[in-house]
Amino acid sequence: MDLLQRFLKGEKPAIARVITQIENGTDPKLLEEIFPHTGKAYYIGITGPPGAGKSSLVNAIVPKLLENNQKVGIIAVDPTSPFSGGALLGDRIRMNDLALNENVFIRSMATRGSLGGLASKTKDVALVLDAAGFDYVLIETVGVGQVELDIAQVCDTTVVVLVPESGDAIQAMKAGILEVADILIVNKGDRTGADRLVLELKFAFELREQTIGWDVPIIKTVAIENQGIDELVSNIRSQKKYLESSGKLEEERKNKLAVRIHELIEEKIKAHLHDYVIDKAKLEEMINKAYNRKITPHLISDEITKKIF
Ligand SMILES: Nc1nc2c(ncn2[C@@H]2O[C@H](COP(=O)(O)OP(=O)(O)OP(=O)(O)O)[C@@H](O)[C@H]2O)c(=O)[nH]1
Ligand SMILES: [Mg+2]
Repeated sequence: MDLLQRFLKGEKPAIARVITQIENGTDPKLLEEIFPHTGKAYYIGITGPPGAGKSSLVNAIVPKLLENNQKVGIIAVDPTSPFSGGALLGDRIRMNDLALNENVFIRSMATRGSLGGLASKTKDVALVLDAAGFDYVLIETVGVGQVELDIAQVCDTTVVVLVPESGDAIQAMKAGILEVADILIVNKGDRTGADRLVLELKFAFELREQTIGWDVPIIKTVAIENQGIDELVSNIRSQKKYLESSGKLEEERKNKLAVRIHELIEEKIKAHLHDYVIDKAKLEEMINKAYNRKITPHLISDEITKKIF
């Protein structure tokens, strides 16, 4: 049996190999072959600052998602780490029991090259898990920055995890991550300040609710004691049902495809610019001219873009 057949049967080693090939871009045809098998999984993003308890939450919700013979694929993304593959598993993800379950597959991903590239690769790996037949694809990302925003863009439900007493809420608001939250979690609810943070967030969201059409639930959890987990899972489920029955899932996924296409075009233009268009000697000459105030940077960029298009 060839790789693709074993992959489509859901064999873990075949899934791992396909992911590696997609990550490395060794076989450009591969994505085209698997793409017709995608579109069935429900994508859930779990994002928030380092140590907020994202992995602990994943650990707690996955057994519930697995009920009724469902399969769950997990991607752990760490923009701060240069390591990838199995290196992070023991450490960063506290999911060793989960990894042994035959209906669970875990992959971690880390920075290789540019940050923009990481988010983009993550989206393709999510497609791989989707094609492999996982009913849910969970993407855990560390941080409240651009990578998280980019990844949230492909998720059907984005769960943002905050913790009390760290100023994370303000950071998160500044970074715009609260804007993409479909569900907000205040984890470490056993710590002081949790109730206060819940109230603050409720107040912040009340001001915004009118514009987005539904209430963003704000749920207090204690991940390590399984508190609040039922409420989190039932909110994910009801959001999924709502999106599916209202036709919004289709609408949003089409919007997401449009954004993805745009993003890939940008990536290609950037790569093209690097590889072919800019003649280094010529550019240096132009920079000198600009330095001597003979030509504006604007005009230089005009000339270069005219050449590309
Ligand atoms: N007190 C308390 N500790 C918690 C809770 N949830 C998680 N922790 C602890 O917080 C630490 C970090 O938990 P993780 O689940 O690894 O957090 P994370 O957000 O996945 O961390 P990174 O992936 O490294 O960013 C661990 O020591 C957990 O045991 C909670 O609800 N209450
Ligand atoms: Mg983690």
